[in-house]
Amino acid sequence: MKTLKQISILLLCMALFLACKNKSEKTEEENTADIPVSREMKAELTSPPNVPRPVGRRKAKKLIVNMEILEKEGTMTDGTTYNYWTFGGSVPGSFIRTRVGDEVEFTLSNHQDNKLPHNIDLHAATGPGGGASSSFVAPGHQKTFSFKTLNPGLFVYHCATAPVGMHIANGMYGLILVEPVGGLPLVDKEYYLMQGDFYTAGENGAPGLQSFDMQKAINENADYVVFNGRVGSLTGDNAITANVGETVRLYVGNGGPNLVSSFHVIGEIFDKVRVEGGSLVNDNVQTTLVPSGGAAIVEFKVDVPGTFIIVDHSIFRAFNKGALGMLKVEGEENKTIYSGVVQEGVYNSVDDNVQKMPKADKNVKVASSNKSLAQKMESGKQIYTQTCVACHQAEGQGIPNAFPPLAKSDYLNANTKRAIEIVLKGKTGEITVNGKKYNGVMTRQTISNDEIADVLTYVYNSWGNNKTNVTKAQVAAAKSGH
Ligand code: HEC
Ligand SMILES: [Cu+2]
Repeated sequence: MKTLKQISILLLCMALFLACKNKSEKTEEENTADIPVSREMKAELTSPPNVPRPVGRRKAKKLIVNMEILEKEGTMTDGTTYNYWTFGGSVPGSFIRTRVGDEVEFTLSNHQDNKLPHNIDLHAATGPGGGASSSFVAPGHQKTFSFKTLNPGLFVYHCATAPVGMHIANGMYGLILVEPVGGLPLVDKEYYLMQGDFYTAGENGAPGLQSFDMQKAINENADYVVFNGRVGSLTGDNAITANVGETVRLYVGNGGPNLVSSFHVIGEIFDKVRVEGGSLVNDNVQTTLVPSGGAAIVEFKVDVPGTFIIVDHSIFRAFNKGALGMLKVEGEENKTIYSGVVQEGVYNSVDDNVQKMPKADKNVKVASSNKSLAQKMESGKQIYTQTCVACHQAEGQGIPNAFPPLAKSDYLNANTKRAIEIVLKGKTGEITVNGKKYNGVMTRQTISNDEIADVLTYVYNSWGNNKTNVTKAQVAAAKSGH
């Protein structure tokens, strides 16, 4: 009799315990849509390798994110530049830090000097296109939309404007972290790094401003595979740092557009990996796979001093294409953990390759208005590579179904005045070029009459076109409507 009573009390207790446990799990996993928001705050945004402050135990809020798109020339490697398209001025774009249940009010602004429309697809957002359909924005405009963060994790965001691959290949990606209720455990050092592959007209290391190469991108034949947008972003003086005994957390993303990353830190073992940026934690990992359009959070305690090389362990990318960074750790040696004899010699050759700091080299523009054909060609080529190449491509070949060719273009060669007007005023609506239909948007190009004459002269005198020499007077006449 007595034992029966005891057993039933025990069973009751167990049932209660299980019920409570179930309930608490449910509030965390299933009802994030119902988490109330109190007040609003402006999100802190950071450029790589920095991350904003942890959310800690703060309540869910309306989080205001203001992101500006900037198309700008930057350094790919020593002597080589590239026209990057960026979220917030950096590649990868600004890091966004939120917590689950936040209502993110996102304003995307497209700088008026930009050439193209863009948008944003946030993998952290639940809704059509991850925000892409609500954020499509032309140069000189801005769009606002909002979403609630339902799932904790580390997510990629990227531009999703056609041709999508090209926008991503030019650097339009970044990370948004959604911390769980109560925040991630605090660590000593946190950094942001993101891999990307780049496709340039010239081979790796070819000097000067390099344009995007669509065919190489389609063939997945990358000239550069880098962390944080360029060769050497995390080496030498740019290395990330920590002290012996500290725990380092890396928010690692991969923008692609094509390649998956075999992410590895030479001489370290990841104590913890939040696999694919989600909630699954794996322990004691040597190399973790970061898919294109995916992420991972890796953590490790640094036990000994030295330079730890961060690589994509698809190793030719590290030593020949740029996917190499450094973590410099200072502090006391620990001879038991590591004797400290071998490593220096092995990696010195690497240091030599990557420590050179890139320099910018700008060509000077010819300003005279009475130029020879050769001078116009030279200046026109420069304007073309700065202004038109993003869409019409290096050899004027265009991009199928998106940007019409200027090479051997029947449309172009048939009518000079019409071509001038297109550059002056922009063009929308269906046109047929060399038998193929295009229905896109060419934005008005903000360049002077002189520059329009030069760039069109260059176009007309290149790639099998009819060699028209376009004059400044013709441009002025078209402008005034004659
Ligand atoms: C934002 C991308 C973009 C940029 C930058 C751009 N264009 Fe275009 N261009 C287009 C699109 C799209 C069309 C087709 C418009 C349509 O379908 O109505 C076009 C059409 C043309 C055409 C007529 C069609 C043809 O193939 O002959 C000419 C000429 C032209 N662009 C010249 C230029 C020149 C010169 C520049 C640089 C000063 C330039 N474009 C910059 C996107 C661009
Ligand atoms: Cu874009």
